[in-house]
Amino acid sequence: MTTTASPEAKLIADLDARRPTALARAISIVENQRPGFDTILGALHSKIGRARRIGITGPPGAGKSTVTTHLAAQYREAGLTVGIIAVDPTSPFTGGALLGDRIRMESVALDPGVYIRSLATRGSLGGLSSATRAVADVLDAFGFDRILMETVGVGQSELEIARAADTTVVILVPESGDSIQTLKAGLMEIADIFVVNKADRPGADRVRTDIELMLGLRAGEALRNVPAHHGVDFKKIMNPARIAREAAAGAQTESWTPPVLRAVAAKGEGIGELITALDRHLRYLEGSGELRRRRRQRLREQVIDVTEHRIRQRLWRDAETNAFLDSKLTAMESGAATPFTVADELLSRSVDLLTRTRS
Ligand SMILES: Nc1nc2c(ncn2[C@@H]2O[C@H](COP(=O)(O)OP(=O)(O)OP(=O)(O)O)[C@@H](O)[C@H]2O)c(=O)[nH]1
Ligand SMILES: [Mg+2]
Repeated sequence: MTTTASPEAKLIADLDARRPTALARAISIVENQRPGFDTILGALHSKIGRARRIGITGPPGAGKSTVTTHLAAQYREAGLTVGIIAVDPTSPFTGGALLGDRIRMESVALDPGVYIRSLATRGSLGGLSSATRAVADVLDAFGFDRILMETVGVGQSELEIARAADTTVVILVPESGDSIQTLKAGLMEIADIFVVNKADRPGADRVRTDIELMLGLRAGEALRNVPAHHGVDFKKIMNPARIAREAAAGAQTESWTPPVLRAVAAKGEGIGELITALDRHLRYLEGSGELRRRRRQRLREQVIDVTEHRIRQRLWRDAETNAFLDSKLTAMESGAATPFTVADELLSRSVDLLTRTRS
């Protein structure tokens, strides 16, 4: 009987039985770091790593949700299940129409092979990337094949989503043209695949060329140490954009240059190419060891997050520690102690507190 089991144990058993209500409940708990969240994630840990995590980012209105929906539909046609995480969506994904006019949500929402979750993470305790990663972990353990994570790229958030993803797709539009030169190096760094969407509008080719040139410059850099061939410096004669395209198209598994695809997502154009590029990127990730490196990095970051969270909780929820701190205020005021000596003292008297397994 499960009547005596802890609520977490019951929930974990329900997750094992793949009950949808348990999935929703587990996600709420880990998203908000409610009591028991670590027990749940700990129990699921051995089951994660099967799903493919795809981050989809770009400026507001670039067509991220449209691309996400078409990707989900095509994956479903291929027999794959899809979890969608919409991070701080400007318009909520859940219920009603996913994309307004064109593709109605109902067919997807009734499909148990698709699960959609909106995350409002601004100001959340654990931060954007850890909340997203935790929810993706639950979806992964639950057995979803593909996890699509949409976030608006407006600064820090796209960098955070990249940390939670295996592959990051950056979606730009012809209107991004003017700003392409000012695209932060960070955005260029995180993009594994570029999609220039709304290619039915003027300027799409220009944006693609601009991105390819920026990527080409990086490919040119990589050739810096290659000796000139027959006295001809071929770095100067090979078109960098061509190098980038060929590298992306080739079967190479040791290096990756982001392809720059074009799409008219509203009409479903370019989605097949995106899926092909995503599959190719997965093969590259696996063949080069990069997938393992990215996942190890995620584990590393997770331990740092958890450790910092526990240290904060144990210290600042402890009445004695707070009393000690208060008792030092006067000494700091008079100059007899400094915040630094007090911090050192506080840490050294907290060893037991910090190493105790209770939180
Ligand atoms: N002309 C044109 N419009 C498109 C295309 N793709 C999407 N749109 C439209 O662009 C608008 C925004 O699309 P969304 O998919 O909601 O964009 P988003 O990036 O998810 O937007 P936010 O989540 O609000 O940042 C919608 O009205 C779409 O119908 C396209 O290829 N061409
Ligand atoms: Mg959207």
